[in-house]
Amino acid sequence: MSCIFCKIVNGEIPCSKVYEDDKVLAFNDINPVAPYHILVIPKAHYESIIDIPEKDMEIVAHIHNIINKIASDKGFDKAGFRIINNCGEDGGQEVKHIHYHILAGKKLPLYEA
Ligand code: IU
Repeated sequence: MSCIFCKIVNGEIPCSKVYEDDKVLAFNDINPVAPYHILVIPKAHYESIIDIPEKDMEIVAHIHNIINKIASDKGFDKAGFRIINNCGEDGGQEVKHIHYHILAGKKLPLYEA
């Protein structure tokens, strides 16, 4: 098993943990681009949103619930934040284990399309 995020889930590689339950792990990005840059991932391996079968889609709602919880716990829920999910080659996805970036803690610039 060569997926680096699966290794983080399994504890083979350490991370700076923000939140964990039986289905989801959240940790600080190793290369932050904002004061808060947190990755939220399902523990189960799916390459991207395209690879999550309809029967498993509740994990996405769960991830969004956890994002809300993290935003409240960290105190950036009122100021706002950005959620990014890069999907595939054109989407700029580098790590092939679905992950949601949470960016917060400053006024974020508009992104390019
Ligand atoms: P992307 O959406 O696949 O482009 O983002 C991958 C992110 O994973 C990127 O922001 C990396 O800094 C981050 N990351 C990490 O936090 N820990 C790691 O061991 C690896 C990548 I590899």
